[in-house]
Parts: sequence; C-alpha cells; structure tokens
Amino acid sequence: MSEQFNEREKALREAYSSLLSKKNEAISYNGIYSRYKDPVLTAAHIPLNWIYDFNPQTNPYLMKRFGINAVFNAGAIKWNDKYVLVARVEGYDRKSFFAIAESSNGIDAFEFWDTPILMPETSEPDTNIYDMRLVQHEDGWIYGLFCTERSDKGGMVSGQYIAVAQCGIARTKDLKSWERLADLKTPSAQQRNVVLHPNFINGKYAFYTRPQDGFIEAGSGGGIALGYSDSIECAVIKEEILIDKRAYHTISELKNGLGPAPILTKYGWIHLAHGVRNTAAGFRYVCYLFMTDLQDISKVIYKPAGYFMAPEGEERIGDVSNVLFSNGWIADDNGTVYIYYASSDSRMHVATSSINQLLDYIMNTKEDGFTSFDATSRVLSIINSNQ
Ligand code: M1P
Repeated sequence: MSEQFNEREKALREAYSSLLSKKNEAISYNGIYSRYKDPVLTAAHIPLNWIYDFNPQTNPYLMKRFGINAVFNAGAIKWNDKYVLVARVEGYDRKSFFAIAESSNGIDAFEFWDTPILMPETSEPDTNIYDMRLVQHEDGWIYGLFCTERSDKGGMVSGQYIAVAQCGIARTKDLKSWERLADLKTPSAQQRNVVLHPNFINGKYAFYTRPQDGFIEAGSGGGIALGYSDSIECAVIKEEILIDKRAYHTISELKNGLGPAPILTKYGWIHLAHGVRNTAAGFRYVCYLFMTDLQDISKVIYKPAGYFMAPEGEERIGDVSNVLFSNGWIADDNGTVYIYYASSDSRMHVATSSINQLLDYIMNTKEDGFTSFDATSRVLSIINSNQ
C-alpha cells in the first residue's frame, strides 16, 4: 500500500468523522422559525464506502468509483424515537435514488443507514425516482409517494426528449423492506408532488395532486388538487378537485405543489407547499403555508399572503439556484416542528418552529388581495394598530 494511498484514506476518514460529529446551531430567528448554521445533509455525508473502493489493489489512486452530486428534497418521519430523512441522493450520472439518514435530535449528526433503498420497479422501469413524501397512514402502513420519471418512448420535441412524470407508490412497515405498488392513475397527463393524506376520508384514500400538461410547465393545471381512490394497491383518481389555485402575480403564478403531508391541529390541517414564479433570472421557488378545514379537507380556511420561507444567503446558490423546496417535516408531541428543506437542489437544511407559532402565523397573517392597493392597506392597518 503506498504512503499516498494511506494518507488520502486517513484524510478522507478524518474529514468524514468530523463532519458527522459537528454540532449545529441556530443562527437566525424571525418569530416564526429558527434557521441553522449548517446544512443537515450534503453530498459529503454519504458514507465513504459507497463512493470509494478502499482496496489498494483495485483502486491504487483511491479515486471515487461512484460520484454523489447532491443530497436534497428529503421526506421525513419520526421513527423509533429518531428523526429520519429519506433523502433524494443524486449521482454524477444525474440519477437519483433514496437513502435514509437518522439523527437523535433532528438538527445535527444525521448519519446514513448502511445501504440505500433499492426501490423495486413496476413492469415499466423508472428512469429516475425522486422527492419522496412519507406518510404514516391510518391503515397501518408507511407510504412513500415519489415522482417516477420516464422518457415518452424516446419521443422528441425541438431536439429535447419528452419526459413523463407520474406518482410512484411504495409501502413499508420498517423503512427497510419496500413493496412497490402500481403508479397512481389520474386524469392528468403528468403528475409531480403527489401527497397521501394520513387518514381515510369517507373510507377512501385521499391524494393531493398537482396536475400538469408538460414535464416542466403546469400548463392548464391550475394548482394543488385533491382526489380520492377506493384502492391503494391500484390507486385511480377519477376527478381532481382544485383546492389551492395558482394566481397571476403571486409567488405561485407559474406553478405550485404540496410539500409534506399536512399536520393536524385543533383548528385545521396545516400545509406546507412550494410556489414558483418566473423571473428574468429563471424560476424562483419559495415555500408557503395554508390551512384546510377539519371537516372538509378540500376547503382552504387560511392562507397568508406571500411566502413563509425563501432562499437566503448561500441557500440561493446551487445546481438549480434560487430554489427552496420542502417535502418533509416532523411535528413532535411537545409541539416542536422540524421543517426539513432543500436549497437550490443541492443540500438539506432544518428550521425549527412550533405548532403554536405556525398557527399564529397562518391565522393572523392577512391573505393576498392581489393588488398593490390591498398590500398597502394591509401595511396601513398594522401602522394604525400601533398608534
Ligand atoms: O428544480 C426545482 C424543483 O423542480 C421540480 O419541482 P416542480 O415539479 O414543482 O417544478 C422537482 O423536480 C423538484 O425535485 C425540484 O427541486
């Protein structure tokens, strides 16, 4: 074994272990949530034995044999008293797969389990899978809903392959062995950001969908919708009911999509979603909150104007810059809420809040009136209340 090999191995292992033992600290608080100094998961958190062959005979230069580009858009669940993230791990080859990392406190020392999830395929293999939403359903299973992307039989438009996005469904009882079910069928040409509601609604499975015409553009898809299916093994939604419309000159003018499954509170279900608008510098993704009714889950009862969280500082830069995206959060029994969000399709962060703070924000922040006059009036009402 060469000295260079030994030194390189030692340096890699030391850097990895110091990354995993680094404490995270809250750095900013805005009355609603605290942000933390360090990302909770990055490409550097991937176990070294996934990337390197440590045999000097077969890898004398100790080079990477599999490159990890990014770790982002993780689903989240509290499991066996641990904060568990099912991350989207993207290789240098652009393919994503899922891998589980856990932490004892939810804010640092996230460590990946020994191996990634080898997600079973349906009869139509997925080209790429990503963005899992985890739901502990009242039927006793944990479901993972994710985007499955395939090329449309190699078809092309203007030199670009036509991609088709649909909702893949898998379930598990232990997060280790996964049973793949049939993809969700809906009336829409494409689906992304599909989320399963944790409860049966009138004996049916309830899905939040995001109908879209094209792979990128929502097109005629008007926003976040809701649909019901009798079965989960062969889930079919016949009608998608629009519950949260995108609107002109808002943070979700171009498209929106639900994040994680909603959290139940005594006033209603709280939802975290992302909104997208177009700018001269490209798409801008931010997150917003809204609340739906306890009895009628299709009815939005509160929706604060504007965004709840937008990319800040270094979060703004990455593979797809100016993106803040969340598909995982955990509400603890003591009321603390851990919001796991990705920045710029590159890394995972955490922000901490509480049910009370989220309720205060949702129920006491005025909704959008869609004009500058209305926005100014909302500012004036705060000024007046301070007199
Ligand atoms: O690149 C930003 C995000 O774009 C897609 O989200 P949406 O379907 O709402 O546009 C997804 O590919 C998501 O993974 C990605 O973070």
